[in-house]
Amino acid sequence: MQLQEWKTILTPYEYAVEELKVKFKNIRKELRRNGDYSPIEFVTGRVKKVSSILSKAKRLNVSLDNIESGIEDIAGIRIMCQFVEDIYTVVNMIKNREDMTVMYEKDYIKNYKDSGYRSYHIIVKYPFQSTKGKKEILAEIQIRTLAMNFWATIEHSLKYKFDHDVPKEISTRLRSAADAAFKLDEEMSEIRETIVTAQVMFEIKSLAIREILDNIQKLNELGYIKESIEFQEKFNKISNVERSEELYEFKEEIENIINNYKRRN
Ligand code: 0O2
Ligand code: 0O2
Repeated sequence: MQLQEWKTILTPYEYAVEELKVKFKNIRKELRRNGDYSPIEFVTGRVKKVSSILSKAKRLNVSLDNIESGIEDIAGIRIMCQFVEDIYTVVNMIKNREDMTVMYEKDYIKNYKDSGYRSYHIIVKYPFQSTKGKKEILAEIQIRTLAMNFWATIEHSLKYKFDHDVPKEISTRLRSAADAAFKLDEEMSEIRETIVTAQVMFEIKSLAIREILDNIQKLNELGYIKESIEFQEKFNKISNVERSEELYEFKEEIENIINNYKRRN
């Protein structure tokens, strides 16, 4: 197949990966903006390289004519989570979405690979809408913790370095490193509730501070310059105080004042 033909095949995959990345990143944004916990930490994505497609096709005995149905990870999305529990929340989110259809899933966390590899894989069918019409593409979504990702990234690069023939001694060590990474995940799960609560509280406080600063700016724009300076000075004092209640009371106070001024204008 010539380069131009590859480009024609792979371009919709490029766009679809971009779209999917944005969709999953937006879940995180939306939750955090509402002061909720996001099970998604970060998202990456890629289109498989032509050389990797060719070697996988050879390995799986897929002919070039059937490449788009025979190779399911031409489009690949990777979703990283803080905790193992979050992975299953993301899996359910994906299953409930109406813009993609789950074809099948592989739980390499419960059934981890001999290498030590752990992740949850979901193969979805995603209808990509281009100017030329709709094209249904397959995409592989890998969902894993930060610890699983740390391990898989290093192990994957070693496989390439050793051309998939990693010396026994190293693969044995990698296997025990994978188990140690999973132990870390289990330990973190034990204190998940405390961590999540602290993170959410921090997020809510950041949102409150942003709203206060927005409102001080609004007062200024409404022409209440003296008041906006007073509020700014009061905020400078409060923001150094640890007690969040005072901050939330101040937020309400400035909101009420703005509403009153708006009603008057
Ligand atoms: P932000 O504001 O940094 O969160 P892109 O084209 O940039 O949308 P791409 O090409 O997939 O995405 O980039 P990449 O380098 O794979 O990383 C995607 C996002 O994941 C980037 O954030 C990185 O900052 C973030 N990322 C990568 N590695 C880590 C990591 O170890 N920890 C954390 N927390 N984030 C990581 P964005 O989307 O550019 O935005
Ligand atoms: P890339 O793009 O380089 O990551 P296969 O198991 O390969 O015969 P299948 O059924 O498609 O074929 O694969 P699987 O195992 O369900 O998922 C394949 C992808 O999972 C791999 O993609 C890796 O990204 C990841 N993966 C699976 N096993 C391992 C492992 O032992 N170590 C690491 N680091 N990653 C693994 P590719 O094909 O390597 O492509």
